[in-house]
Amino acid sequence: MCGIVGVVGQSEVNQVLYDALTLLQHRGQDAAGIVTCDNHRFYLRKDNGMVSDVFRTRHMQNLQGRIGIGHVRYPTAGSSSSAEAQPFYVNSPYGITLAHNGNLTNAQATAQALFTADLRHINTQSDSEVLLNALAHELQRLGKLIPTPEDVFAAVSALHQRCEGAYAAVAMITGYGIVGFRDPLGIRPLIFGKRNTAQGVEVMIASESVALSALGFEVVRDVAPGEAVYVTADGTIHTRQCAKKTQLTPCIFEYVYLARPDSIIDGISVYKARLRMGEKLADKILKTWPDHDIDVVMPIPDTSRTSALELAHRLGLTYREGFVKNRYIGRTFIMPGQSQRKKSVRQKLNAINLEFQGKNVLLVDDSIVRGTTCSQIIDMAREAGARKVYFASAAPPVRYPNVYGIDMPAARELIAHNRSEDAVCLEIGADRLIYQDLQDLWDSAREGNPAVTQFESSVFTGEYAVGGIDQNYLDHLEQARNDLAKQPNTDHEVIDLHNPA
Ligand code: PIN
Repeated sequence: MCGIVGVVGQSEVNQVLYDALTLLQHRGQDAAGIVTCDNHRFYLRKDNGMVSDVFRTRHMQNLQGRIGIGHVRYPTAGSSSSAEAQPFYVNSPYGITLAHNGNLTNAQATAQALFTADLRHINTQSDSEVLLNALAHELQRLGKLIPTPEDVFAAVSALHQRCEGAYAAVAMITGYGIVGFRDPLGIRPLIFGKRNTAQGVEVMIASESVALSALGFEVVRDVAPGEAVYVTADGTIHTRQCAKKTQLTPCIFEYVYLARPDSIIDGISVYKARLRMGEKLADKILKTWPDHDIDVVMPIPDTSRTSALELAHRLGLTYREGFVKNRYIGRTFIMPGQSQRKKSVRQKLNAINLEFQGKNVLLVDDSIVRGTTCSQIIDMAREAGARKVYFASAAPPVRYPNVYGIDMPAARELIAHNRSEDAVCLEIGADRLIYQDLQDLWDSAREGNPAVTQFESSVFTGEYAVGGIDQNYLDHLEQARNDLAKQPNTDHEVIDLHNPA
């Protein structure tokens, strides 16, 4: 998953883009980039690292202009070097730069066609470069010296015919404007808003509403699935439905874990969805385990706090914070003669023993993916003196890989793949395990906006909403991830929250 932003301003936009990227930092800590444009020239800075590491004063001074886009990257298949940090750039036509969140499921075939039929060279393993070249090719075919909004919409319509999978993207057409667009199912989020300044209206398009609200932009609305929003350099907003068939199917994992709680995605407050997840988990406990002997409910920070709080409230139990998270995990310095060791869960979380001693604790997490973190946390709870350790997951068992831009491990690395809930419980060493039911998860989100009738939930069901996903494709994805894992990466360290051990 990644975070994207585009701004058309009335004065320099470098600072607002930087601030927006820091607000989207949770969507990717691997690489960051900003490109701005002034007088038909663009200025680009991108590198591996967190936003605060990538941009120094000298870089910011160089990012001139009143229009620009930015990106934070979480690595998905095929990305790890700084050459694959975004935004990507293509020279012709106009000079187009693009930032993408998602994953194209037909990237290989599209790249091949771009090369053989359209004579376009793709220089990286990134599907985002494919997306950019598909857009560029469709604009080039129109052969206009200055692209009109109609031309931009025609190009996005043609792109929908070629590209499959999940894509929320912002692209800057040097000198002319910024276009934001979302795939026909709207799997990944995209929202736009505006703010009034003394000089005129400024427009922002971003992955999450938190970037808009925290920076004084008023939300206009979510970009609809299949829709494109083109903002010309003067701040005029043009919108058009560019896909023939659309069906809003937002990714349910945004509500479970990916998005910030203070964002509202497709009309659903992420925070309230998480509260409802806690409520429904509590109801499940009351129904399936009425004579439970839980003494205290504890979240595993940070994401699960919201659900755990509501769960405890609904059960009439005490809520306690038994684990403290180190927010300042530092880099690992590899000295000569030493080999790199991954940070352990214990370096990130520390138990407050007195909260555990002699108690039956219910630990709550947003999800169980590999199961490695939670089994270590259960051990820690026992060492801290807990009598019984129960575990609740605000999401159902994650059993299948994600192909739409979330960095999830291969099926065989998922603890619930081919395992019953009881077998997972045994494996993680809990005294009892309570998973959210899928219908309850859907309802938790849907109750926020009943107009959303379905969610992309393939990690739970194995039913992939788009892209004709078969075993071949999954094998190919797994291979790409293995190759990625093998690549030496000397210029930065990725702290992988999904696999910290
Ligand atoms: C971590 C959120 N969350 C914790 C991510 C761990 C799965 N893991 C998914 C649980 S935070 S594991 O709140 O953002 O800090 O099942 O793979 O061990």
